[in-house]
Amino acid sequence: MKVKGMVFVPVLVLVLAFSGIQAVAGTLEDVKGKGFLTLGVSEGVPGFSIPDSSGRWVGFDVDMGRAVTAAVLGDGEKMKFVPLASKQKIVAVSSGQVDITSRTTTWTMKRDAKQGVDFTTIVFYDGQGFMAPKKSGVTSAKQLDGATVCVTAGTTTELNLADYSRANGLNMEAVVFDGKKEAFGAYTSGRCDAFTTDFSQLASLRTTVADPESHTILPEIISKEPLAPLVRHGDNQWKDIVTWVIAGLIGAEEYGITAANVISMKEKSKNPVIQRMLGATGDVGSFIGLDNDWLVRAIKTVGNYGEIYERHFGSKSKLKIPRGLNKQWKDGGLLYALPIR
Ligand SMILES: N[C@@H](CCC(=O)N[C@@H](CS)C(=O)NCC(=O)O)C(=O)O
Repeated sequence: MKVKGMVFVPVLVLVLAFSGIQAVAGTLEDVKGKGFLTLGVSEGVPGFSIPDSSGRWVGFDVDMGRAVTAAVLGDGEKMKFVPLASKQKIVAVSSGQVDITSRTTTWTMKRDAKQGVDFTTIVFYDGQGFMAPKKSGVTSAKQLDGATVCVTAGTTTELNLADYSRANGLNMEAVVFDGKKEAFGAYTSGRCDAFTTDFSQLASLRTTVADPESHTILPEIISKEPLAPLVRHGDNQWKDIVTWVIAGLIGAEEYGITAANVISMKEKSKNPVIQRMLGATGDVGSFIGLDNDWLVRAIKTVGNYGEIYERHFGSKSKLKIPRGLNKQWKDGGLLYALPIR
């Protein structure tokens, strides 16, 4: 038996090494052990992820990470942030450099199935658009025949631009830069006729120029960009945690649970759906390795999905991005919370 065991162990190691199966350590245990969650974010996109004047990271994508941190560690401040250029955002997760990337990242088949990551839940339904200087007189992407277009490397943006140009016989010339800062900087300094990225980021970037009115966001939406946080492939429990925290934030909006009323809702609501979501009845924690209060902590920390959206993109924010497809399903949008039970 001993001899057999000695043979089997190396064989097993070899089989695992060559089959590409990696032993995936539990991210939940890692995060609890180190006492903080490492979030991959942008290099600074107002509304999504950017440090405020005191250096604290804020934004829609940041709040998704804060919600998970509060659910897991009980304190949404226990986080470290890793700013990532577009071309680093996938590998930073697959290599374990960050626990989650929450950074305007489009869920595509290749990224999901081939690049060592798993997407969790769509947090923002976006689409790609164009921006052009107002003085150019361009009011439609169809007028961009032969135009130079500044774009960031490692993005779906670059690929969609080529598709759109070819499909419409526009002969656009992509001018590709490693980072958004360089790409957008080149556009604003006149290096390109137009700039392209996700529609929401166009709205965001336009707030960063001296005279926002001097740039027009063109009406065409040329792609689907379902943006979702991503985790390392193979750690099913961690993926479940992130997925269900986000599902909980979306459901909380549907059921009128807010940061301000979550505690009294838990104590007083007679609605069995709300009682279950907030862990007042049943067991909704042990399936994902947490206690029954995980969603209460998340909502208390960042509010429900609607509160998060309003804070960063709403009518009182700088960006003012209409909810559009990001409305609840009952209001004609695509947000449809998964049942917590
Ligand atoms: N959603 C697209 C585009 C993502 C994106 O974030 N693109 C640029 C915007 S031009 C970017 O890197 N922005 C953030 C940053 O520079 O930190 C994708 O997943 O590839």
